[in-house]
Amino acid sequence: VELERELRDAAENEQFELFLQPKFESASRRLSGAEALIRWRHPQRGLVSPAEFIPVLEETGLIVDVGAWVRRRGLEISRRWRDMGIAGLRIAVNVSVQELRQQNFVAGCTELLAPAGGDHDLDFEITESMLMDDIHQNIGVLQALRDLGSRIAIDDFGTGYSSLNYLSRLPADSLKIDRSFVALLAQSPDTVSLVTNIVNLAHSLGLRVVAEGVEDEEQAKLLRLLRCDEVQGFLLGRPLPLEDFERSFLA
Ligand code: G
Ligand code: G
Ligand code: NA
Ligand code: MN
Repeated sequence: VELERELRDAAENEQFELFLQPKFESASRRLSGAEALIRWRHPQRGLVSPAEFIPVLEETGLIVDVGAWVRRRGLEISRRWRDMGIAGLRIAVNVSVQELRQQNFVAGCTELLAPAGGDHDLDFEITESMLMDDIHQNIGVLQALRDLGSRIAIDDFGTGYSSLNYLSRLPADSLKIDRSFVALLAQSPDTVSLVTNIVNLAHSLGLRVVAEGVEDEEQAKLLRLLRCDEVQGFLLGRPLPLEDFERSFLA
């Protein structure tokens, strides 16, 4: 209850911030975009991880307003980059199932994105496991986001239980291989074949593949050999505040 009150204050007092983690083309190591990850700068406790407060935002319904802020801020940052003359860099924001299920979710996204007529750089990441809960409804929502010009990534792929049937019908643009697989890649031949199969499956469905949690060159090299399209992880860049991201990657 204390935390709930603090989170309400946080929203009002602009204590939330989007950190950015870079994504790169696997083969060329060219910067392709960034994932936006929310942080809470608590006046006493310092930086608080979303793992601690997203569940509370969801339980209390505060996620609706905070999610809308995340999308607005993400779009704002991508526009800033365009204004700096940097072309083609996309920003992906995470969306939780509670947001997707909101009556007004698509309307809110439409209000934000429709004025750009499809010419913007805001994308969405949605966790695989929650998509399947209400698949028919979710297919409609994802299609609406795509119609607005956004690309859709299926996040933490491999941890859910997507049937191939539904996967082939999902309006999506990419799969993000969960970092638990990437972590095992260098020691486990079984994981190598699993990732090989995920990449082949994705490509046969016309989806790009992004690997998350890439922490060393060995993993990066294997992923390149397995034809993974993009890589993201501590090896290539941690989530950073906007200024630090720009200094490190856009200078
Ligand atoms: O950034 P971190 O490093 O600790 O993220 C932890 C979890 O919080 C991840 O599962 C991530 O997808 C989620 N997350 C990060 N930012 C957001 C956000 O803006 N909205 C939602 N719904 N989830 C987020
Ligand atoms: O669920 P999602 O994929 O959105 O979660 C992103 C989370 O992964 C964030 O908490 C982010 O800080 C974390 N992350 C990003 N890169 C790495 C990495 O290379 N290793 C580990 N262990 N975590 C990472
Ligand atoms: Na995510
Ligand atoms: Mn993500």
